[in-house]
Amino acid sequence: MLQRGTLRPGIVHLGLGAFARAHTAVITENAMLASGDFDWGITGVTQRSDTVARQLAPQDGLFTVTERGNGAAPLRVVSSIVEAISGRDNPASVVDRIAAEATSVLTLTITEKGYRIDPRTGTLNVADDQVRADLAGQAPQSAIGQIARGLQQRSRADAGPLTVVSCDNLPGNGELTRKLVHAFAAALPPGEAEPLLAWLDAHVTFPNTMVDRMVPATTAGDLDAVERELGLRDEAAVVAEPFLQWVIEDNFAARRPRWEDAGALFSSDVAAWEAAKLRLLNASHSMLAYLGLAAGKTTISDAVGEDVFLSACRRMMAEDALPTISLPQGLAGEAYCAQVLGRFANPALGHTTAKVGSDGSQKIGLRLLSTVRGNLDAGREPRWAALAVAAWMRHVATTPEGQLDDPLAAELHAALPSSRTASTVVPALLGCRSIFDGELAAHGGFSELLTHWYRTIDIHGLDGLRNEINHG
Ligand code: CS2
Repeated sequence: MLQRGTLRPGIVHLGLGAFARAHTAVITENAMLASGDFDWGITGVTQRSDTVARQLAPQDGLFTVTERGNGAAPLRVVSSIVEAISGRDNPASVVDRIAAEATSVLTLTITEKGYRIDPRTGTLNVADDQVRADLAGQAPQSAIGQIARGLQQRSRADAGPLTVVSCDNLPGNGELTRKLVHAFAAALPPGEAEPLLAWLDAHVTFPNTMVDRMVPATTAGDLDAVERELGLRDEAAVVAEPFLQWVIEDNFAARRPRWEDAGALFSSDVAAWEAAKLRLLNASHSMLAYLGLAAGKTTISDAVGEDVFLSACRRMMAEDALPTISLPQGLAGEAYCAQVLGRFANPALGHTTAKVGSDGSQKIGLRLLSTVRGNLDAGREPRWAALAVAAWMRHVATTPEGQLDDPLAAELHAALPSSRTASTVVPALLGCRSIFDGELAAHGGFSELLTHWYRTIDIHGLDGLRNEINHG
């Protein structure tokens, strides 16, 4: 554990969910311990809900990480978070912390939906209520608004350069964040926009990164188990698999922690790492979630334990995804796929299909439709990726709107026909332009594949799939 008194707050982190605590906070603590450079205490900011800030405050920011699975390390206390703020309730403090001279890195794990991307333009959704209010000058509530307003205050205070490090599962996450922050700045009145844009160009960089660690939502049972082991109640405890990876582009505007001393890999090929992770790991994760949900499987390990689903994942990775990506140096395709499937099978993790299946509208484009397009463009049939998309469609059509954990639940349900069969649901959901572009929606071969798989799952279930997979 770190000597708290020696830490200086050098990092602001937006999005204090379980992933950030089990990944970014852990590597940053390890880097401080290994390098002896203690300037990297983290000011953590919760976004929509203040729960984690409320849990961490009485614990002085301390929390435990429990690893589960082969090679698990003993329970540890993580001490790199020096302050936890509710961004919803104290947006002005967030702006102040970003503008503080001691801060030189801003990291973020706000999930796909936190970026407020307009799917039709790929840039900032300035029609979003929060973004609009942030632009009009309210104390900022959206993450991009907080970053842009924090940087604006920083520029006015002449507090020096800063690096914004996105740690979400998005291709080109740094470049994307740069685009969104610049779009926010450009949408301000000209007298504010021009100086801010010029300052951003000269003082702020946005490296791309690839992050990887499976971190389920903490359950009441996890909290009890930690209490039994620790003798203390830790309301902010997190559980994670032993595996942890971070690949970062070395494009920093100012000082940074020596994350490489804690195992992070600095690479000039982050895009390739990210594409491999999204199209192999995350795509298979989503496939298992939706097939698993259709078959009543609660966890990812139960789903991958079903031989048909395991085969479908293997075939999607090998036949559909791998041909669409060029692997970065240091990553061996087959070994990576086998390792991913082994990680999914970890029975101790308890990663639920419901959690991985949440926010599908935000995920399937990046994880699955990229592979679909890559194959269609090359004249190949994206057979297995289409199975995963069809399983998502069925999940949407069979889950009541109020129970569909997705920011587009209302839009998706409004598109659904009253009679829900393969031939009515598939075209209806293909019509959602927030997810499928016109070209993909009009591709006859793709919609036939979707209809075929939807029908197989809907009518023939596991046996139907088994038949297809064994004989197809
Ligand atoms: C998962 C990811 O919930 C999900 O969508 O696919 O959170 C996954 O566990 C991580 O990306 C693993 O690094």
